[in-house]
Amino acid sequence: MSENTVDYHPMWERLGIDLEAHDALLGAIPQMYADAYLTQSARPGGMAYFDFVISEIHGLRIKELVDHKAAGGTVIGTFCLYVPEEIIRALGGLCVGLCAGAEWAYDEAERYLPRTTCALIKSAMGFKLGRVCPYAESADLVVGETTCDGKKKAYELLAEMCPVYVMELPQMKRAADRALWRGEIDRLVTKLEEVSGRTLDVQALKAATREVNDKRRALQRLNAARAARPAPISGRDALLAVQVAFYDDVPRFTQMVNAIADELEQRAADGVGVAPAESPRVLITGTPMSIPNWKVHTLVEQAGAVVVGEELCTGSRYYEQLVDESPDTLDGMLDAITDKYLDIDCACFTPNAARTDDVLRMARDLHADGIIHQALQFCAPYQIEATSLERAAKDAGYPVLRIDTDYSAEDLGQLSTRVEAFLEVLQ
Ligand code: BJ8
Repeated sequence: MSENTVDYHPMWERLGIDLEAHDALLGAIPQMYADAYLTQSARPGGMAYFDFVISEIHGLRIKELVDHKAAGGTVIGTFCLYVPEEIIRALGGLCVGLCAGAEWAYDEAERYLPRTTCALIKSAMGFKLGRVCPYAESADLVVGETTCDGKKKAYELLAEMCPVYVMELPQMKRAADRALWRGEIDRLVTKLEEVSGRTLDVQALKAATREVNDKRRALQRLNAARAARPAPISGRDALLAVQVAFYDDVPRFTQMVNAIADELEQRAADGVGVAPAESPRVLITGTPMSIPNWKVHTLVEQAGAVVVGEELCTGSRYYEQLVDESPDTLDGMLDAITDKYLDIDCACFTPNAARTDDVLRMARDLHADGIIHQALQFCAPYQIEATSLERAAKDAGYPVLRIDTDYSAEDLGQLSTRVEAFLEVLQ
């Protein structure tokens, strides 16, 4: 990509975007980004790519999506990790994450949703009702999933505004649940074949699997480098890389992240970091953080700590497991996809002890001094699971801070006091 000064308004207008509201939204991002990101020192040079991506967040990538559709491809919107990107890509689709990380058109959203709905759902609905998200407006289909009750019911309302297909995700991981999920994968293939007008074949699925695995492998490398002391990259920058992974061009993203991983490995070897070696190291776990939700990372790092890992859907849950690339039949590949996706440990499952194991393993491997559990208010699965997770983490010797928050700035003062007190404990 290269710097450009294209006026994207005609493209947005053709997509049905509310131009005035959208200008207001886009006008707010540069300052938010500057405050959270451009104030950092000793950033890896490779992060310039992400600066550019954010500067073009509704521009160049949307143009790529529009061009892809004009060439006969599809754009498929998703709200959750359980929707397999490999199948979408193998059928000529581009997968875009639609979760929103900013308060928008809440007044309108609350005409549909109770006030006690998590910020992630409320803002996604606000973006759709306010017609300010060109990713949502580009999508030929939104694939939802039966995870939490809030999302499940919100998809019924979203279906009044755009084409929505919902996968039934089991809530346990027994053999019968795996069989149900395998059937859901088959049904998704049928639906996507219908939308794309193509037929899934094994070679295309293997190629797409390799591409998406390569993206995950690049993120694994970037994140493994964070075990170094001093940390060679900030938590904010590592979080941003995963946030962008949800909608960027896959091969380009992989190449850029691998270049950053090269840089971080060199920094680690040279002892170069983004914060002093003795800075407290924090692992963050909980609900996903979508762009531009950089709230907790920014608070923690501006208070003098460094975030060394995220057990989040915008973190390790996104890149840790790979799909087995070895099967040579379509059934074998779909089995491998079934297993990989059922292996994600979301709090919507019960029991979900494997998530706690992941948190403790990451805290150990990344040399964390403490753990912050961040949950969006009104997210019952994560807020409730925080109780057992906190107990296990404390038993393992890690101080834990629990934060329940939203996308507003109202609690910043109070959170900052609590974070500072927590970091004192870690010193
Ligand atoms: S795999 S975490 S992306 S469901 S925060 S909407 S759970 S009330 S986002 Fe999620 Fe998939 Fe799980 Fe990940 Fe509901 Fe909670 Fe809101 Fe949530």
